[in-house]
Amino acid sequence: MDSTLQPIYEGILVGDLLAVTESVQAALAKEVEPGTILHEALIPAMDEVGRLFEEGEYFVPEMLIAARAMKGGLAILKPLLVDADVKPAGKVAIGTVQGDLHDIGKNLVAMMLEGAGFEIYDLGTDVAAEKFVNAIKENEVDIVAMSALLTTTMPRMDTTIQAIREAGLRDKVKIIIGGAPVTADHAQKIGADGYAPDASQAASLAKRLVA
Ligand code: B1M
Repeated sequence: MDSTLQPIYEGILVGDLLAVTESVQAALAKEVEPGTILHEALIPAMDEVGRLFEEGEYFVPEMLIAARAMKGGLAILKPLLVDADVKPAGKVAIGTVQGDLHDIGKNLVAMMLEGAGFEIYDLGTDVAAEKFVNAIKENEVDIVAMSALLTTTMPRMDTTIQAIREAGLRDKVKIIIGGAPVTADHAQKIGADGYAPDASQAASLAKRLVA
């Protein structure tokens, strides 16, 4: 790995927020692209944190401080990744499904959608089906975007789509889903309109769906 990106990667692994923010600033000062910092340091570091957790070397506290450091890095990159001048392309209600507290991927998707010109209603994490339904009614959103990181919470995507259908709103919105355990097959099975494996593909999918 590039020596400018290495301290960012290592800072995430040890959950050192200050080291991450300082090394992200230093990389930007050296004109490293924000997208390169995201895809070549921040995201691979979180993948490594996941691997260490799986192997029993890391526990929840280590994951939490790594996530906090990652968020610190993302906060610096956000204004650079989001182009504020783009015209609104549509409205999106986004959230992590009920029972699921993971929000880094969801925040990245929201950021990329914002960058693609969408107005974002971020419902947060642990979002119940009714909250998605209310967001459609109150904000007349064009797209509902759901994220899930746990195999145990994936079925909530299905129950949310059912709740949207029962509220008579299914034909008013496009529904897109994603998150590490989610697949295109799953999207098709539960009647979503699309699946994206990462944040930038979520933005292009959303654009295609409202076109
Ligand atoms: Co959790 N966790 N976690 N965790 N955690 C995972 C997901 C896990 C894979 C770790 C592992 O075992 N290797 C595992 C899930 C296993 C499974 O179900 N298959 C796991 C577990 C088990 C748990 C707990 C149950 C642990 C426990 O308590 N025993 C617990 C559950 C809590 C809950 O949610 N109820 C838990 C808790 C936590 C923390 C709170 C400590 C923390 C989250 C902090 C936070 O988000 N604020 C945490 C973390 C950090 C992780 C890992 C290490 C990193 C997740 C992450 O942020 N990745 C994760 C391991 C891993 O994924 N490698 C793990 C970086 C992020 C950029 O990627 O979110 O995948 P991701 O988003 C991607 C794509 O998936 C996609 O775009 C993004 C990239 O561009 N995407 C979408 C995401 N949403 C999308 C929506 C779209 C389209 C694309 O359309 C709408």
